[in-house]
Amino acid sequence: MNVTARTMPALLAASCPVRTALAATNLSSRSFTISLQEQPVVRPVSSFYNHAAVDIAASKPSVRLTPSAMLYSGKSADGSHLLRSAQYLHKELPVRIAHRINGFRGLPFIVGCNPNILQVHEMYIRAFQLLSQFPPVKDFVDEQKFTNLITELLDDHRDVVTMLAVGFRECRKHIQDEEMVRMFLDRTLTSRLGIRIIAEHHLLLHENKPGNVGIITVNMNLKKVIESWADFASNVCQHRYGKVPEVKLNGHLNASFPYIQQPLDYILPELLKNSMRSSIEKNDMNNVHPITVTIASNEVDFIMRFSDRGGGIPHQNLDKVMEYHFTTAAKEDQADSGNGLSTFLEVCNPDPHGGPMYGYGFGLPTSRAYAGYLGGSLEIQSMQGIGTDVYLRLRHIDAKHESFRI
Ligand code: ADP
Ligand code: K
Ligand code: MG
Repeated sequence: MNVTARTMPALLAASCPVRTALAATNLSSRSFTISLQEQPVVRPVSSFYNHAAVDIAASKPSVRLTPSAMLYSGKSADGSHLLRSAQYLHKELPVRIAHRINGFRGLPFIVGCNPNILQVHEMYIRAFQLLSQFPPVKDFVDEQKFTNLITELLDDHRDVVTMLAVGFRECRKHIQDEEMVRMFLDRTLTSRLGIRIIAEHHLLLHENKPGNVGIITVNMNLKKVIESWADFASNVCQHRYGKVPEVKLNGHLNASFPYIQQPLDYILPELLKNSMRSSIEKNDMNNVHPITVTIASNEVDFIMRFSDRGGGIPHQNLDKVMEYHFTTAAKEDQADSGNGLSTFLEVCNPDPHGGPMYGYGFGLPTSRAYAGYLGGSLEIQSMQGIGTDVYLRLRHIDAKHESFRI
């Protein structure tokens, strides 16, 4: 990712603390070089540590919304719901981002210095500054400007998951505490999911798409969503192996309910690609067993079971498959082996043209973290020698009891 004049205005570069920290400690990084070209002023490292605005925001609690509040907060003919939504984000986003900045500050020094991780840290600081310096949203002119800023930030942060995956893999050798990495990534990735949901919800409130209230699909047909991701995964699989297992659906095929499809757009392709890979690699090419997806929907939650006959997960790997970066992909098949960041589409921005089948070892842990964030779970049952069942359980957003908060 290039830091351009657009993504790093000179104004900001002047006060960007991490950048100056880098300059002061003379570490080399792409961003460092660019910052020198754009902004020769060197500030003391202390500006990074004494960032009062971040500390103040980080001490505030985040105000998380229930999806039903998002659904029923009402659409007013005069558009005042857009103003309210922008005002909420204007207050809430700096707090959430400050919490994340604290997370980066808590990383061991050697990890925080990794160029990819540092660049993400910097992007969070930049987002914090732009959002917290934005004047109060009072009218529709402000609202439009604020919405433009949100659009720009969402776009700038698109590759964050990839950068973190690469960054943490690069500094594996310096990490003693695996639990620290897991907690950092779980928190950072789920917080990012939440931020993107509320931010995209705001953008989509502008669009007035029939059948949607912002990011919520009022009547989501689960079977259709699974089918479309099965088509996507089949394309990737065809491209990789020249062969695709059939995907069969059964259970509550008519289940339709309000839901936020976006997290499913991350999780479903990951689970389907995993099942397809094992089905193909296990079986002889002439006899690939189908994958069966069973849907169940009840008053509290909805469940999808992905059953494959891909031989199961060996006993010795069962505890590891949920770890970030654990993969049984051969070295040459691992994501970014010589291809750079752009090939990593495992957990971010699934690309309609395909993308890798596997490789970063992020599919399962990220999916499980997302499911947990949404009040659900992801569980694996492996029948070693036969195949694997993955249970994805998610709470309804209109359940009788309060569901989860975003
Ligand atoms: P990746 O797919 O990039 O390797 P994942 O987190 O998605 O990362 O999966 C981690 C590992 O778990 C895979 O490399 C594979 O060994 C194992 N695995 C996941 N799903 C299945 C499955 N359905 N059948 C057999 N093994 C699986
Ligand atoms: K993994
Ligand atoms: Mg995978």
